[in-house]
Amino acid sequence: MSNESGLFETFESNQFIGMMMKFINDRNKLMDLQCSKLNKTITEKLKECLSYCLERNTQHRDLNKSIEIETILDFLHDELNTGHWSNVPLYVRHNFSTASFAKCLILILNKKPEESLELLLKKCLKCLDMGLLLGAPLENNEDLLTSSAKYLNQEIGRITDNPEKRKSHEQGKRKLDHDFKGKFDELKGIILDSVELPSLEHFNKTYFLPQQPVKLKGCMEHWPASKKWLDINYLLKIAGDRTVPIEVGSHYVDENWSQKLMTLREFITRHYLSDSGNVGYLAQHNLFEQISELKEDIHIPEYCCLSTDYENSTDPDINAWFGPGNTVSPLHHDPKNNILAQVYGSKQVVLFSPKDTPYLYPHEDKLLNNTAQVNPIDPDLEKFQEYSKASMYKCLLEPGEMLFIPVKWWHHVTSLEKSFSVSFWWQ
Ligand SMILES: O=C(O)CCC(=O)C(=O)O
Repeated sequence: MSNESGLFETFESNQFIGMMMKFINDRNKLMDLQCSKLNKTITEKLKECLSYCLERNTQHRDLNKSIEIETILDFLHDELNTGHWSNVPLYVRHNFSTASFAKCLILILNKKPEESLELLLKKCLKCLDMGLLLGAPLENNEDLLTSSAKYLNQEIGRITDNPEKRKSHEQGKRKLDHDFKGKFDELKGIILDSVELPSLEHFNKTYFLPQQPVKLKGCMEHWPASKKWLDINYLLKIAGDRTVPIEVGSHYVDENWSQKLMTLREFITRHYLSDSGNVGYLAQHNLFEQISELKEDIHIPEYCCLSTDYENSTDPDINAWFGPGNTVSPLHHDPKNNILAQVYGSKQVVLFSPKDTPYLYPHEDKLLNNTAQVNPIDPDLEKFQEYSKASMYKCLLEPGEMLFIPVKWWHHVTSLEKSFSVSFWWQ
């Protein structure tokens, strides 16, 4: 029960704070903010905010802390947005994660009496997601934000779950757009080989070592995702209130393209289920680091253990690609080997060998020079006269199939219908 004098003693709120405290493995490490590297006033204020949360004096609501934590996050946000993302120092990202966690606790401690619990927890979840998206896992407290977010998401589900209200959403219809299928057949390319569940040895000898792309069949029948993700209500329950980055626009080289943050539920309503023509794509996002429950539904393909440099090999980077029909990933190549696993829906993939690079006209701009100027689906042969010398391979990737794309192989990907793919990049 909260009263007008600002006392905040509800059983539930104490319970939330208590639970979130349990996710802290190492309080000393959490308070160790590497002050010498950051603006001193900011780190001191952040320490005070953290102490306020950790002491959890529920008899006294300090509203100044709500203002201070916003100032700290604004400051850190500016630091995150200065220069290229890869040059942002890790301590800035660590402090952003810590401050996001502190803000979440302060939101709960300073809850306004009139504020609904559902709204409050959704605000907290958004703040943790911002920490997960822009921050970095904290030393000795690696799972602090993921575990807290998972817990709050479950609590939101518990408060809001009302079976009568649950809408049954139609799900990725298994209906191939036959026009598109016709266009696939018309594309002048060599159909890529496919192979049924090759042994590790056969895959290594025939495809990995010679760096030959191939379609792999029958390798993901054991994935829980193949069944579970067909139910959109499952995805909404696990991740509907989570904030995710969405690419809006026809493709990333288009001038009207932008990246927006929204909840998965907003994305599903605005871009996935609606035919507004405004294409939105949850593309190349490590959804599985952010939402660990979803990681339990997939398996890293055993082929990803192969390497040509075992000393420097690391765990694969796993990314989600979730969207409606007609998403386009323009012709590009990546610095790692890739297995693109199709959970549901179909995609058309067009590939070119690295040997064909001169005929594909890579962009000259350094940031885009892994992307071709030529569009292989509708090439401008007057502008790109050498393109006709390139040899195109084409592949129709259907549910339950995987595609091995060797490092530096060019690929152009179009979804033919609602689709969910998972990529594993490894070296
Ligand atoms: O599925 C897509 O749209 C693109 C996938 C891709 O480019 C990749 O996995 O590297």
